[in-house]
Amino acid sequence: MSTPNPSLPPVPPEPADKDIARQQMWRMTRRGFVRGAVAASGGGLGWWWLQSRSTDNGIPWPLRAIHRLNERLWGGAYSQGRLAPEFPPAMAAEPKPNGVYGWPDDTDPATWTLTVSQPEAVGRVFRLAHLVGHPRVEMTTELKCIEGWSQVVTWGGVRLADFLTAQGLGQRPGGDWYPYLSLSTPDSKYYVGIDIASALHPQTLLCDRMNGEPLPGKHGAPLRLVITVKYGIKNIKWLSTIRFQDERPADYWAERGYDWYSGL
Ligand SMILES: Nc1nc2c(c(=O)[nH]1)N[C@H]1C(S)=C(S)[C@@H](COP(=O)(O)O)O[C@H]1N2
Ligand SMILES: [Mo]
Repeated sequence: MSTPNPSLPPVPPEPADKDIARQQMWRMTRRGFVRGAVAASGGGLGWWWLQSRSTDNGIPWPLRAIHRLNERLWGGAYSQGRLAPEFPPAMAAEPKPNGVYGWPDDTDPATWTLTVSQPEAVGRVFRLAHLVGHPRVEMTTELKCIEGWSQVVTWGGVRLADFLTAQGLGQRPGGDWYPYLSLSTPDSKYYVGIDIASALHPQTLLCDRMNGEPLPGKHGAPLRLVITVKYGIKNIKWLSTIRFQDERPADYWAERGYDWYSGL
C-alpha cells in the first residue's frame, strides 16, 4: 500500500472502499448526465426508468452512454484552448494533503530521476537539474479535489510542454505527438493517464515549488504534476516516469470508477 511518512499525521486516503467509490461515481455520473442536456427527459418517472435499466459497471447503461458522450465532447479539444482562472497570490494557502499512494521513502532531490520514454526509442533519464534553464512559471490557481473541496495554491515549475519540446520528447519522427501519456510514481502504486492536449496545456507544470517554498514532501516533492484542466486526482505527486503511448493508459482512479478524463 502507501508509504506514509511516520512523522506526519495520517492522511485519510481517497475512498478505497468500493461502496463509497460507487456513490461518488453515481454523483459524478448524474452531473455528467445533466451536462449532457438529456436531463430534460427527467422527472421521477425518468429516474425510475434509469434505475431499472441493466447496469454496466454498476451504472445503468443510459447514464454510462451519456458519460461516454461527455468524455468525447469534453475530453480532448476542449482542454487545450481555455485557461483556468488565476487568483491573487494572497489567496494562496496550503491545500489539504490528500492521497499518499506511491509516496516513496527516498525523495532526495539530488538523486531523484524522471524517466521519459516513448515507442521505438530508448527511455531518457533526467535529474531535477535538467529542469534548470527552462522558463520558470509561477501561477496561482485552484486545486480541485473530486471529493468536493478546493484550494487556491501558488505553484512554481516548468511547463511540461516547454520541457518536452526542448528535449525533443513525445513526438513521432514525423512531428505529430503521441496521443497519451502514462505517468507514475517510482513504485507505480499511483498512476494517471493524460491526453496529449491536456499535457501540452500552458498551465500544465512539472512543479517543484508551492506557495513560494520548495514543494513539501506530502505534496509530492521533489516533483509533481500540476494540471489545471483536470481534477486533483490527475495532479500526480512524486512523479518519476512519463511514458508516451498510442493506447489510453491505465489510471488509478479510472479503474475505481471515476471518469478517465476527469476534466474541469
Ligand atoms: N502519487 C499520488 N499523487 C496524488 C494522489 C495520491 O494519492 N498519490 N492523490 C491525488 C489527489 S486525489 C489530490 S486531490 C491531489 C492532492 O494534492 P495535495 O496533497 O498536494 O493537496 O493529489 C493527487 N495526486
Ligand atoms: Mo482528490
